[in-house]
Amino acid sequence: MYSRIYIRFNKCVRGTFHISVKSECPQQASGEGGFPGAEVPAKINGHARLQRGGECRAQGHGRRFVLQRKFGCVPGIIQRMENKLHSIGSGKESARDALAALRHEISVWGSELGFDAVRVADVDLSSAEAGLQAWLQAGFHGEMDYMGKHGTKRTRPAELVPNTCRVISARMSYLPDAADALENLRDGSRAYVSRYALGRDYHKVLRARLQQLASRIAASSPHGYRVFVDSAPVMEVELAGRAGLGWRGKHSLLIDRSVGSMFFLGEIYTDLPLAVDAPVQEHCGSCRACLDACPTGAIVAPYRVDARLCISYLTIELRGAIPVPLRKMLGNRVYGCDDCQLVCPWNRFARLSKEGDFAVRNGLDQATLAELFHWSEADFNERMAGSAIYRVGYERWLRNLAVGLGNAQPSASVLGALGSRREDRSELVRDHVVWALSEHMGR
Ligand code: B12
Ligand code: SF4
Ligand code: SF4
Repeated sequence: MYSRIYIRFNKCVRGTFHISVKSECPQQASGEGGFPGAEVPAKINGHARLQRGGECRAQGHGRRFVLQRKFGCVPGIIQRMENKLHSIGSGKESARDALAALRHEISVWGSELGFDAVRVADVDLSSAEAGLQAWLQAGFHGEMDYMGKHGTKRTRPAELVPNTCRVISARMSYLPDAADALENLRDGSRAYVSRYALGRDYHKVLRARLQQLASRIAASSPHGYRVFVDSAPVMEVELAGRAGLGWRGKHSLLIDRSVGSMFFLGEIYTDLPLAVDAPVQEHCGSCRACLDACPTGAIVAPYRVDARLCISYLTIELRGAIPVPLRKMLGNRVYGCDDCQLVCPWNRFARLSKEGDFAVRNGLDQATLAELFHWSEADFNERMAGSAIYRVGYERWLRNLAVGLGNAQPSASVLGALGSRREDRSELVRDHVVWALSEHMGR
């Protein structure tokens, strides 16, 4: 049975929109802050909800057949999985019972370690290979050479870590209790730092937790494993989607009905033949708010992001000068970008992170561009230590801030900050300062 509801934006609190849910309301509401309103006919489906609970595919009967079908061309994997089963329990049934109990414990331990959900995927990513290749061939990766460097290791987990037959995929919400995201975006004198980077570097946080989870599993059932967080040729969103941690939104990120998309992903590659979880249904429907809201048009089609246009790439990954035609579109976004997520109706459900490590540091949620631009290199190194922002380095940080200052309303503090770095020792910074000052002259 379906009931049709309409979701519309009307307010933004703590960086995410509040959406009113109205029964049978056909009108599309306009959004605030320049974002278009989105109206998503969301199907509340009792069956879908029931589906989300116990989704483990039964592996008890016809196990070899299921494995053969899944890994038909890789008999070695089947044999290794059978061997592993024998090593876990004396008989097949007891081995399966032990694995089922372990699977349950993995969720409990994951929750104790601060993960919102932990689920299991198989390693068959063959259907993602063509998409990855097409993305690379289109040049969408820009300077991120590492995206094309590892041959098929990215789509074939067992080539990256031999004997891997399952991926334990985990997600952790990061939304911190911070100053309002939209107000910040509207106030051109302030720096907008992506919500995920306001606190401690997530790589460190998730990696340590995943390591603990893997160790707990090993203490119960010895296994060969490796943990990853955005650190190796791993298709994190694909794997998490297959494990049922959410569905892929049209902005290409994973979304979960109950928490939205503001979470990180991490994985444990393991040789334990755990039962795999089922994917969940997608719920984007006819919505295209993220495509329309993207300031640079980087989401060139649903599920396709041209990284070269994405502000996240331009402010974090790109090493050299930010292309002049794109500079105005950056506004005051100096590290990453959240626009496609801020407009997503499902982020109505985004939860504040309970993780102390993701709490805002150094007042980055409301700092002005000018005050950050005055930081010395020593200030940057000291204050950004342990933050993801540290990775871009002082020079690129100043480059980004200069662009923000060029887009700000002219004021004594904005022009003073830019003037103070007219003779900066970095050519990259000088180039962006000159551009910023010329923008103000133009006005
Ligand atoms: C490279 C990368 C980027 C790049 C490129 C983004 C992208 N969409 O590819 C840049 C720097 C732009 C980026 C930005 C961001 N990222 Co990023 N990024 C990654 C990384 C390292 C790899 C992603 C990847 O594999 N891209 C390759 C493309 C091909 O994959 P895909 O987009 O999933 O595309 C699939 C299909 O859509 C299709 N397809 C795509 N394009 C095309 C084109 C054609 C022609 C065809 C036929 C098919 C096709 O094929 C693919 C396979 O099925 C992952 C970590 C990891 N190791 O997985 C994090 C990751 C995806 N990023 C993450 C985050 C948080 C972000 C930002 C929100 C950060 C920010 N606030 O600034 C933004 C969001 C921008 C966006 N809308 O994508 C999180 C996402 C968490 C989640 N909820 O899903 C991840 C998982 C990191 C993590 N560990 O948490 N990111
Ligand atoms: S992160 Fe920003 S620039 Fe990148 S796709 Fe999303 S809205 Fe566009
Ligand atoms: S991901 Fe994009 S299309 Fe899907 S619901 Fe969110 S805003 Fe709409």
